[in-house]
Amino acid sequence: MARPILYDYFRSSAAYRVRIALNLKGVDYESRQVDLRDGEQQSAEYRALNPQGLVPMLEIDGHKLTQSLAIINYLDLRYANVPLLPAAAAERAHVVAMAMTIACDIHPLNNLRVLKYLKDPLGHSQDEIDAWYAHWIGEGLPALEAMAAPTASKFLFGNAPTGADVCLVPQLYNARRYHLPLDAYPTLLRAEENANNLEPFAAAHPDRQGVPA
Ligand SMILES: N[C@@H](CCC(=O)N[C@@H](CS)C(=O)NCC(=O)O)C(=O)O
Repeated sequence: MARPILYDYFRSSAAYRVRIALNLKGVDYESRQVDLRDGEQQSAEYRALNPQGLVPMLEIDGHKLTQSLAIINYLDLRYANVPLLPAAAAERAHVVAMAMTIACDIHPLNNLRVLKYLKDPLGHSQDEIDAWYAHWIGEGLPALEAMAAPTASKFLFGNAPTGADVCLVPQLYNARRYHLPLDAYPTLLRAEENANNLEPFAAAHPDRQGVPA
Protein backbone atom coordinates (compact mmCIF):
# COMPACT_ATOMS: atom_id res chain seq x y z
CA MET A 1 0.00 0.00 0.00
CA ALA A 2 1.38 3.44 -0.96
CA ARG A 3 2.48 5.76 1.82
CA PRO A 4 -0.27 8.32 2.54
CA ILE A 5 0.47 11.88 1.39
CA LEU A 6 -0.74 14.79 3.50
CA TYR A 7 -1.10 18.11 1.67
CA ASP A 8 -0.10 20.14 4.65
CA TYR A 9 0.95 23.56 5.86
CA PHE A 10 2.94 23.77 9.04
CA ARG A 11 0.84 26.58 10.57
CA SER A 12 -2.55 25.38 9.36
CA SER A 13 -4.52 24.31 12.40
CA ALA A 14 -6.80 22.07 10.32
CA ALA A 15 -3.73 20.27 8.93
CA TYR A 16 -2.21 20.19 12.44
CA ARG A 17 -5.30 18.22 13.58
CA VAL A 18 -4.71 15.63 10.89
CA ARG A 19 -0.98 15.37 11.70
CA ILE A 20 -1.90 14.64 15.32
CA ALA A 21 -4.46 12.01 14.30
CA LEU A 22 -2.03 10.31 11.91
CA ASN A 23 0.62 10.26 14.65
CA LEU A 24 -1.80 8.92 17.27
CA LYS A 25 -2.76 6.14 14.86
CA GLY A 26 0.90 5.41 14.12
CA VAL A 27 0.45 6.00 10.38
CA ASP A 28 3.68 6.78 8.51
CA TYR A 29 2.95 9.52 5.97
CA GLU A 30 4.63 12.00 3.67
CA SER A 31 3.96 15.69 4.32
CA ARG A 32 3.84 18.00 1.28
CA GLN A 33 3.74 21.66 2.21
CA VAL A 34 1.24 23.81 0.33
CA ASP A 35 2.52 27.34 0.97
CA LEU A 36 -0.51 29.33 2.08
CA ARG A 37 1.63 32.49 2.35
CA ASP A 38 2.30 32.29 -1.39
CA GLY A 39 -1.30 31.38 -2.26
CA GLU A 40 -0.29 27.95 -3.54
CA GLN A 41 -3.65 26.59 -2.32
CA GLN A 42 -5.33 28.67 -5.06
CA SER A 43 -3.28 27.19 -7.90
CA ALA A 44 -5.09 25.20 -10.59
CA GLU A 45 -2.85 22.26 -9.77
CA TYR A 46 -3.87 22.20 -6.12
CA ARG A 47 -7.55 22.94 -6.81
CA ALA A 48 -7.57 19.87 -9.03
CA LEU A 49 -6.79 17.92 -5.86
CA ASN A 50 -9.05 19.90 -3.54
CA PRO A 51 -11.62 22.12 -5.28
CA GLN A 52 -12.02 24.14 -2.06
CA GLY A 53 -8.39 25.29 -2.25
CA LEU A 54 -7.83 24.50 1.44
CA VAL A 55 -5.46 22.28 3.37
CA PRO A 56 -5.46 19.58 4.57
CA MET A 57 -5.99 16.99 1.88
CA LEU A 58 -4.98 13.40 2.44
CA GLU A 59 -4.25 10.85 -0.26
CA ILE A 60 -4.69 7.47 1.33
CA ASP A 61 -5.76 3.99 0.19
CA GLY A 62 -6.44 5.37 -3.30
CA HIS A 63 -8.75 8.10 -1.93
CA LYS A 64 -8.38 11.87 -1.93
CA LEU A 65 -9.89 13.00 1.35
CA THR A 66 -10.66 16.59 2.32
CA GLN A 67 -12.05 18.30 5.44
CA SER A 68 -10.04 17.57 8.58
CA LEU A 69 -12.94 16.13 10.58
CA ALA A 70 -13.89 13.80 7.72
CA ILE A 71 -10.26 12.72 7.39
CA ILE A 72 -9.98 12.09 11.13
CA ASN A 73 -13.21 10.09 11.04
CA TYR A 74 -11.80 8.01 8.16
CA LEU A 75 -8.60 7.38 10.12
CA ASP A 76 -10.59 6.45 13.21
CA LEU A 77 -12.57 3.84 11.29
CA ARG A 78 -9.60 2.62 9.27
CA TYR A 79 -7.19 2.33 12.21
CA ALA A 80 -9.14 1.22 15.24
CA ASN A 81 -6.00 0.73 17.38
CA VAL A 82 -6.32 4.06 19.20
CA PRO A 83 -9.99 5.14 19.18
CA LEU A 84 -10.52 8.88 19.01
CA LEU A 85 -14.18 8.77 19.98
CA PRO A 86 -15.93 7.03 22.89
CA ALA A 87 -18.17 4.10 21.94
CA ALA A 88 -21.21 5.11 24.02
CA ALA A 89 -23.61 7.27 21.99
CA ALA A 90 -24.05 10.15 24.43
CA GLU A 91 -20.34 10.34 25.25
CA ARG A 92 -19.51 10.26 21.57
CA ALA A 93 -21.96 13.09 20.88
CA HIS A 94 -20.33 15.12 23.65
CA VAL A 95 -16.82 14.67 22.27
CA VAL A 96 -17.96 15.44 18.71
CA ALA A 97 -19.74 18.55 19.99
CA MET A 98 -16.52 19.80 21.63
CA ALA A 99 -14.55 19.15 18.44
CA MET A 100 -17.20 20.94 16.39
CA THR A 101 -17.27 23.92 18.72
CA ILE A 102 -13.72 24.52 17.56
CA ALA A 103 -13.79 23.22 14.00
CA CYS A 104 -17.19 24.64 12.98
CA ASP A 105 -17.76 27.65 15.20
CA ILE A 106 -14.36 29.19 16.04
CA HIS A 107 -11.86 28.26 13.36
CA PRO A 108 -13.87 29.06 10.18
CA LEU A 109 -14.42 32.65 11.29
CA ASN A 110 -10.69 33.15 11.75
CA ASN A 111 -9.49 31.39 8.63
CA LEU A 112 -6.87 33.07 6.46
CA ARG A 113 -9.29 33.76 3.60
CA VAL A 114 -11.77 35.39 6.00
CA LEU A 115 -9.07 37.62 7.50
CA LYS A 116 -7.87 38.56 4.02
CA TYR A 117 -11.42 39.43 2.93
CA LEU A 118 -11.86 41.69 5.96
CA LYS A 119 -8.76 43.57 4.82
CA ASP A 120 -9.49 43.61 1.09
CA PRO A 121 -12.10 44.41 -0.20
CA LEU A 122 -13.81 45.34 3.10
CA GLY A 123 -11.01 47.68 4.13
CA HIS A 124 -10.66 46.86 7.83
CA SER A 125 -7.47 47.86 9.64
CA GLN A 126 -5.11 45.29 11.19
CA ASP A 127 -6.35 46.35 14.67
CA GLU A 128 -9.94 45.66 13.65
CA ILE A 129 -8.98 42.31 12.16
CA ASP A 130 -7.10 41.38 15.35
CA ALA A 131 -10.18 42.37 17.36
CA TRP A 132 -12.33 40.14 15.13
CA TYR A 133 -9.93 37.24 15.66
CA ALA A 134 -9.89 37.69 19.43
CA HIS A 135 -13.67 38.10 19.54
CA TRP A 136 -14.46 34.69 18.06
CA ILE A 137 -11.94 32.92 20.22
CA GLY A 138 -13.31 34.80 23.22
CA GLU A 139 -16.82 33.58 22.32
CA GLY A 140 -15.83 29.97 21.75
CA LEU A 141 -13.31 29.06 24.44
CA PRO A 142 -15.46 29.93 27.50
CA ALA A 143 -18.22 27.74 26.07
CA LEU A 144 -15.77 24.93 25.46
CA GLU A 145 -14.41 25.25 29.02
CA ALA A 146 -17.95 24.97 30.40
CA MET A 147 -18.74 21.99 28.17
CA ALA A 148 -15.55 20.14 29.06
CA ALA A 149 -15.19 20.83 32.79
CA PRO A 150 -17.82 18.33 34.11
CA THR A 151 -16.36 15.28 32.32
CA ALA A 152 -12.76 16.23 31.71
CA SER A 153 -9.96 14.46 33.45
CA LYS A 154 -6.43 14.43 32.03
CA PHE A 155 -7.97 15.27 28.65
CA LEU A 156 -11.14 17.01 27.52
CA PHE A 157 -12.97 13.74 27.99
CA GLY A 158 -11.49 11.19 30.36
CA ASN A 159 -7.92 9.97 30.59
CA ALA A 160 -7.09 9.34 26.95
CA PRO A 161 -6.96 11.88 24.12
CA THR A 162 -9.98 12.11 21.84
CA GLY A 163 -10.90 14.02 18.71
CA ALA A 164 -11.75 16.97 20.95
CA ASP A 165 -8.13 17.23 22.12
CA VAL A 166 -6.98 16.81 18.52
CA CYS A 167 -8.90 20.03 17.71
CA LEU A 168 -8.07 21.82 20.97
CA VAL A 169 -4.27 21.82 20.75
CA PRO A 170 -4.07 23.57 17.33
CA GLN A 171 -6.75 26.08 18.38
CA LEU A 172 -4.81 27.06 21.50
CA TYR A 173 -1.66 27.29 19.39
CA ASN A 174 -3.52 29.87 17.25
CA ALA A 175 -4.75 31.76 20.31
CA ARG A 176 -1.19 31.97 21.62
CA ARG A 177 0.11 33.30 18.31
CA TYR A 178 -2.31 36.20 18.83
CA HIS A 179 -1.21 36.56 22.50
CA LEU A 180 -4.74 35.99 23.78
CA PRO A 181 -5.18 35.42 27.53
CA LEU A 182 -5.99 31.79 28.37
CA ASP A 183 -5.95 31.78 32.20
CA ALA A 184 -9.74 31.54 32.38
CA TYR A 185 -9.65 28.07 30.81
CA PRO A 186 -7.96 25.72 33.32
CA THR A 187 -9.61 22.59 31.94
CA LEU A 188 -8.48 23.39 28.42
CA LEU A 189 -4.95 24.21 29.57
CA ARG A 190 -4.69 20.95 31.53
CA ALA A 191 -5.79 18.90 28.52
CA GLU A 192 -3.42 20.83 26.27
CA GLU A 193 -0.47 20.25 28.59
CA ASN A 194 -1.19 16.53 28.92
CA ALA A 195 -1.63 16.22 25.17
CA ASN A 196 1.58 18.06 24.36
CA ASN A 197 3.44 15.71 26.68
CA LEU A 198 2.54 12.90 24.27
CA GLU A 199 4.89 12.44 21.32
CA PRO A 200 2.11 12.16 18.69
CA PHE A 201 0.96 15.67 19.64
CA ALA A 202 4.46 17.08 20.12
CA ALA A 203 5.68 15.74 16.76
CA ALA A 204 2.74 17.43 14.99
CA HIS A 205 3.62 20.90 16.35
CA PRO A 206 4.25 23.53 13.64
CA ASP A 207 7.81 24.09 14.91
CA ARG A 208 8.64 20.44 14.27
CA GLN A 209 7.65 20.35 10.60
CA GLY A 210 11.08 21.41 9.35
CA VAL A 211 9.73 24.62 7.80
CA PRO A 212 11.40 27.97 8.59
CA ALA A 213 8.84 30.23 10.33
N1 LIG B 1 -13.11 22.98 7.43
C1 LIG B 1 -11.83 22.79 6.82
C2 LIG B 1 -11.03 24.04 6.99
C3 LIG B 1 -9.73 23.97 6.22
C4 LIG B 1 -9.05 25.32 6.27
O1 LIG B 1 -9.68 26.34 6.58
N2 LIG B 1 -7.76 25.33 6.00
C5 LIG B 1 -7.06 26.58 6.03
C6 LIG B 1 -5.79 26.47 6.84
S1 LIG B 1 -6.15 26.15 8.55
C7 LIG B 1 -6.66 26.97 4.61
O2 LIG B 1 -6.31 26.13 3.81
N3 LIG B 1 -6.73 28.26 4.34
C8 LIG B 1 -6.34 28.76 3.05
C9 LIG B 1 -7.03 30.05 2.77
O3 LIG B 1 -7.79 30.54 3.61
O4 LIG B 1 -6.80 30.55 1.67
C10 LIG B 1 -11.13 21.59 7.48
O5 LIG B 1 -11.42 21.32 8.64
O6 LIG B 1 -10.32 20.93 6.82
